[in-house]
Amino acid sequence: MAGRRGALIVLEGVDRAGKTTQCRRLVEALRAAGLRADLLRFPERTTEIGQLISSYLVKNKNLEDHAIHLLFSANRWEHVPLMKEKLHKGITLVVDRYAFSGVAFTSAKENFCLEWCKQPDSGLPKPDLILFLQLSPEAAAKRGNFGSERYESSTFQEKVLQSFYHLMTDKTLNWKVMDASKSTEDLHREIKSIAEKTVQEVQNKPLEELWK
Ligand code: DGP
Ligand code: NA
Ligand code: NA
Repeated sequence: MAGRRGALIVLEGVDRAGKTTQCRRLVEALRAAGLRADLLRFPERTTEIGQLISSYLVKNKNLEDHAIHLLFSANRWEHVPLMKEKLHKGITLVVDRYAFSGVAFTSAKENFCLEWCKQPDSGLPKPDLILFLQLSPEAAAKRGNFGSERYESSTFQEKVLQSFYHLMTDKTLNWKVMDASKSTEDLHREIKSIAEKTVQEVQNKPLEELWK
């Protein structure tokens, strides 16, 4: 009998919604519950492609908008063999941003349609659960000023949010909208409970492909 697979769980949301903290807490909690779990983040800045992306984000490098879109996607694709290997070994993956950030950020730019933006990520491992950490622009602003990286402005983030809402209308995906204005602890408890349920539910189901 084939072994049980791990779940692919993605956290998305606009900047400062608390994704990175919640991803870490979730991995710790799953491990504490005796489940195997690993953390991934995109962009993963340590690879050669990731270093190009990083220099683009910190504005040390300018790249054409289509070209950087494809690099973000390539950065996800280069991790697919490792992701599949882990999932099939029974390791649950908690992922800090995925193809949805890819589409939401690029399609927030002028002259990009959603369909073109989705194409390069079509066929990636399909998440079993996408937790969208929802936070109003006003609440996000109270958490401090934007940094100096590219995309860190309120007008751009508002467009990104609208793109995310559009992506969430896709009912073939398991989106769960979470209220990120709650305390870190309350939000963590809710995320943990939904994630544990997902791990149970998908363990005997085949891994599917995204946007296919
Ligand atoms: P983070 O390391 O999570 O703060 O993400 C870095 C920034 O890059 C953040 O503003 C979101 C943006 N981003 C993440 N993934 C993609 C992507 O695939 N495409 C584009 N254009 N932007 C992305
Ligand atoms: Na950021
Ligand atoms: Na983050």
